[in-house]
Amino acid sequence: MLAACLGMAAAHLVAALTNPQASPVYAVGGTVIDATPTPVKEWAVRTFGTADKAILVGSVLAVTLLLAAAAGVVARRRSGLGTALLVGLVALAGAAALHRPGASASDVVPSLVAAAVGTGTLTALLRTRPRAAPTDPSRRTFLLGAGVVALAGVAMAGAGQWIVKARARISDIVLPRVTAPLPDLPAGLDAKHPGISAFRTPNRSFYRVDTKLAVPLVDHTRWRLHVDGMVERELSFSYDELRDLAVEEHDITLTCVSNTVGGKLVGAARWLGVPVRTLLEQAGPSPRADQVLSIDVDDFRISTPLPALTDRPALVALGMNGSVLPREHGFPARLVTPGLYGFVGATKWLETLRLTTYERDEAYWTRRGWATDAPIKLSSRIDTPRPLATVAAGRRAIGGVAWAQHVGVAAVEVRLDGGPWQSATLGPDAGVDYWRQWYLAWDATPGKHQIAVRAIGQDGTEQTAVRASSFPAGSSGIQEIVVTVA
Ligand SMILES: Nc1nc2c(c(=O)[nH]1)N[C@H]1C(S)=C(S)[C@@H](COP(=O)(O)O)O[C@H]1N2
Ligand SMILES: [Mo]
Repeated sequence: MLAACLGMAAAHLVAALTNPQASPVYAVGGTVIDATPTPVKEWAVRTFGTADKAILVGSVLAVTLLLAAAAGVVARRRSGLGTALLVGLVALAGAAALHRPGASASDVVPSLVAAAVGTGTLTALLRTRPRAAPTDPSRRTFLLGAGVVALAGVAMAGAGQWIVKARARISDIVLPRVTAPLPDLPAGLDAKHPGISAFRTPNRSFYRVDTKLAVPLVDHTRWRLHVDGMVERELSFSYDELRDLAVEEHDITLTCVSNTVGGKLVGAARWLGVPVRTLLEQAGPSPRADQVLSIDVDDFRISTPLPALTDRPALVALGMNGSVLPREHGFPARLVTPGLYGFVGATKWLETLRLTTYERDEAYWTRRGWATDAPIKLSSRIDTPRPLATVAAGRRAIGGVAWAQHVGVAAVEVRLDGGPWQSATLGPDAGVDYWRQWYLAWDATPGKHQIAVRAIGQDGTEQTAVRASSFPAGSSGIQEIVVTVA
């Protein structure tokens, strides 16, 4: 196990300097993500939320250590066979790294390092291993050696993490000034009623959902955005050229299809970028094209119905809430399509917009059974009080957020203890693609209480009470929580 740890740590360090995604743990984890059946993945995101990545990496490490332990037990009797098993284990990681979409031949290097360091350590440890009674002095030598190996492993893995962090820093990029900047957002209800989600979600607390274990470190000076496929003119832009076209800002609420009713996979931000419409007009799409495949730097593909990119202010975004797009959220550029769940319209680390047809091309999630066209369902959430909380009796606010992207929220209603639906007060309006905060004053009396919420869209649609799971087109239902007033 120690030998495997040191090997993986050394590989992690080497990968940090070259391509972090080629670290054996991430290469295997990424392969697991791509191969996991949809129901299992849906369960994982639903159960673990944005901790799903940490849990996957932990599981890969745990399984690796178990297999390494088995190899170690074998190695005690037949060291050659034990070493061979360890090499076999690393070979799996190497194969995984080479088969990741967008991988290059050099991605096998970290695994080669893992093999060399792992087998070398195993041989050395086996040589110093004590054979006699617990009082044998060689035992101390072995324990000391083992300690040194463990420390070296921690140091190398830590150094790898640090290097990736340092490489991920984005400096000296200035966002362009847009021609018609939006006015500052008004103060939200959260200023007066603590517990309600901030009107604008800060970048660092914005939810993150994607299939990457290591965030892509794209060099924006060499990166280009391509528009190709069924177009009259193929286009290609450098980052600076795109900045010159970045003329619009939009307030858009992004939602993940895996968000459960009352869940946290939703965030609201001000995006700055190039209208997709502008790019499409320049390229001249063929009238036969009906979908746009947006392809990221690792060849991950999302598909968006073409009309959704032209009939609303969809953006190739370079900025988020006044800063350069953070790496976690897609630097250098990402797609943002108002009204569609992220998996059909919010491609991060965008590299290509390809005009094509649904008949000809299939995207990552479509192949896994998810909906091809997935408008965000009208929904609302209670932020305060928290479910199952105990709160003090007296006057307080029940509040939260509601969204009906591309339609707009007309009203939010609250039901207390199964009584009639009461109208909540809505917070400021930042357009139909942005969420609305809401609150209702409540005289909380001692005892247990049930609180439910529903939203009504500006087109008259009421949020449905019919429960649906996230797969394949988004969850539905009404959130009802229980709180105790003491
Ligand atoms: N390249 C890439 N883009 C992606 C994804 C992904 O896995 N890879 N996930 C999508 C999904 S499912 C969602 S909900 C949004 C989330 O965007 P965020 O992480 O910035 O909140 O990104 C979308 N864009
Ligand atoms: Mo998502």
